[in-house]
Amino acid sequence: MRTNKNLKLIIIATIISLSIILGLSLTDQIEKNISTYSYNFEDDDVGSYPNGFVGVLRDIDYTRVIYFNELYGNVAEIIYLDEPPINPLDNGGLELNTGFNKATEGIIEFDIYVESIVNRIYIDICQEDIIYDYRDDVAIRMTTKDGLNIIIVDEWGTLEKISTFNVKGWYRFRIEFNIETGWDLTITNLSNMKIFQNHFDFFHKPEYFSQLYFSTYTLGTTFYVDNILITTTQFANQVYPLDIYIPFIIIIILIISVLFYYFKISKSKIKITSNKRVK
Ligand SMILES: [Ca+2]
Ligand SMILES: [Ca+2]
Repeated sequence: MRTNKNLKLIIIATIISLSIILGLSLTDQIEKNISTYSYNFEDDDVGSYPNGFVGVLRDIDYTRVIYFNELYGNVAEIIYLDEPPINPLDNGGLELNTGFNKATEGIIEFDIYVESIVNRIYIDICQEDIIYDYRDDVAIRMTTKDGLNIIIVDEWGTLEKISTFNVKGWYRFRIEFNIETGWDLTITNLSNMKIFQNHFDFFHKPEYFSQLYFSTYTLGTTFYVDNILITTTQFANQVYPLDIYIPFIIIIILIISVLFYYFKISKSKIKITSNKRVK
């Protein structure tokens, strides 16, 4: 009888210990969840549409991989020179966009080179909006308005001029975002000189980010993109509400069942023992 009791205690202790270890390891995994997405276009065929990218309701013929030079190798060329076809779905323009896991924190970096620009190039970090809403996005524009300027949507929802740029020159953009605290933008030139660095608050607080896209809607614009690196350091809560809680619920149910079973057995034994005494 004593051996059985000890065995049960050992089993219960083991199950509880394993549950705690499992729980801790799951918590650890959630905290350290990091995803990276890297695109340098070196594995893409020249002339092809870049792998891992989509064009939403735009003609993908305006985007292809080209060989740029020894330093950059292959890059994505976004060239909008032809009149758009007569197609009600194609409202003109082009987009190069890629998705990533819904993130509440992350760093997005890329190189961009403007060959020629008419009006505007749009750079957006956004959500899976059904109706496009820029107010909770990271919105950066390269424009020809009053000179060649880089502008952003600031915390008041207005366009703010932050820097100038030159055509035919590479720039590296680094955007570090945290939906709680805002976003930091750093722009460096080809010589690795910082031409801009600042922190911005969001106009509207975003729930998450899951897309990076480049676009233009004016004929005569050509630009190149390379070395895209997206690192998301935390997944948005809405992605895994059940994934987090289900293992913990199972663990708790398991512990309660074991304890309930153990005490029920112990109680019935006491009953048997006391019955025997009466007899
Ligand atoms: Ca490249
Ligand atoms: Ca949005």
